[in-house]
Amino acid sequence: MRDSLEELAIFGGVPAYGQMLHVGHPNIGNHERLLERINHLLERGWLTNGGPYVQELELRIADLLGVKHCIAMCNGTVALEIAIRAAGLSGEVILPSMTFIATAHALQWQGITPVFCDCDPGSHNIDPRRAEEMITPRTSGIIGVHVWGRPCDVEALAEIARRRHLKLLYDAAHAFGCSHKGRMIGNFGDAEVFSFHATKFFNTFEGGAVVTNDDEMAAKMRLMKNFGFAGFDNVVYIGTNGKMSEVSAAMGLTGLESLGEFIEANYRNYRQYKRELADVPGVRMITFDETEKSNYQYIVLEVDETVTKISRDQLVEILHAENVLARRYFYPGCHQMEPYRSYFPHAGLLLPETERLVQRVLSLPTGTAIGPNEITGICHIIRMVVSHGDETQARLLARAAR
Ligand code: T4K
Repeated sequence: MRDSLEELAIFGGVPAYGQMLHVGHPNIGNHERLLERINHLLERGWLTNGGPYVQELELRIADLLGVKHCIAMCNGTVALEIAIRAAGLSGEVILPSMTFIATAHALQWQGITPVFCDCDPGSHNIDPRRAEEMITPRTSGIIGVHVWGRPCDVEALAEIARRRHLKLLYDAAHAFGCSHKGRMIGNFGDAEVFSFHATKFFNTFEGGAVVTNDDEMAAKMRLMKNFGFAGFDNVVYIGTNGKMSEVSAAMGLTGLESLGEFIEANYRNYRQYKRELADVPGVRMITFDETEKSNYQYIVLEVDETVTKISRDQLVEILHAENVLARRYFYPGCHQMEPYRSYFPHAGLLLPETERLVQRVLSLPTGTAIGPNEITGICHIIRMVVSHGDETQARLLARAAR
């Protein structure tokens, strides 16, 4: 434990951790069970194309979420692209800028214009009032993103979609296993999309899924993810290759068996971070509604530089030096990334809350790889540099001037 600023790695001390602590270090279930499943699939000689593990995973996920259809895919981005196409989106689609770039790219990739909407500063999710203001005659839909796993204002968005005759999709990449008013995420809008990337608390190496209660849309997406094949030599639809492989599904089935443990570890970490950062002035941790189901997979802080006297970026730099790989998700906001920055150079004028937020947020390591000692160490570093904010700032400036 550091006792003084001089001991910080950024000022020449030894890093607090010998190994990197990552935000997205994978949770892996029982190794034997996984290897057993992989052995089976090798013996079976069935590696992909909707094999038995994929079918079983789809049924288990649909059952877990209480949703009619789950269509497993090769990753969350392709799952988004397919859901967007199956929903018939075109022209313009409204989405938050406060999201991972894949949400925007999945539209632009198909020649649909992403229209970036501001977020609510409290929830970090798309602001429905602003979204409605952005509707034009070319708007075909809205994509809400349940950022950090906290559900969007699904009632307000559904009402806007109904009144304005728009499709409504959700990018639920962060929200697997979460609920809203007791109903599992996966049951809102026309369809919802999950990512099961290695860095998500539940992963299939690479993977994703679209879930929906709409039979017609589900049937379309099943065709689309398999080149549009409806049987041997019979293509009935434009399609792509969005299939999940059997080895990914084996990982998913194994991970599902440990889902409770993953969430428990995240929840334990969340409670400890919350406790140990509670009275650090200028640092606010985002919280989850504990009456709902949450996966607690993101530990997110908002840093108010006017109080801490050091910026979010300086805090990230200090943590990186200690081998704590804090991340600035989703800096600088999709609208500030190419090609959108060039297409819409003035988009930021309509996104004041997003622009403010992306300068303030940072994500900290959690998951099964992080234990109480690491969390105490990370919180101690944050507390120390913030409680000596002016001195830390002076030292950082002196270091930069050298
Ligand atoms: N929509 C939203 C809202 C999303 O957040 C995402 C993905 C998507 C859509 C698209 O879903 P996918 O097509 O990815 O299924 C990461 C992930 O790559 C990405 O899946 C995720 N969101 C995003 C929030 O984070 P990067 O570029 O920050 O990941 P990377 O490679 O830097 O990894 C994060 C940390 O995890 C690193 O410190 C290293 C560590 N790590 C990573 C991998 C892959 C490990 O320890 N082991 C590993 O195997 O994007």
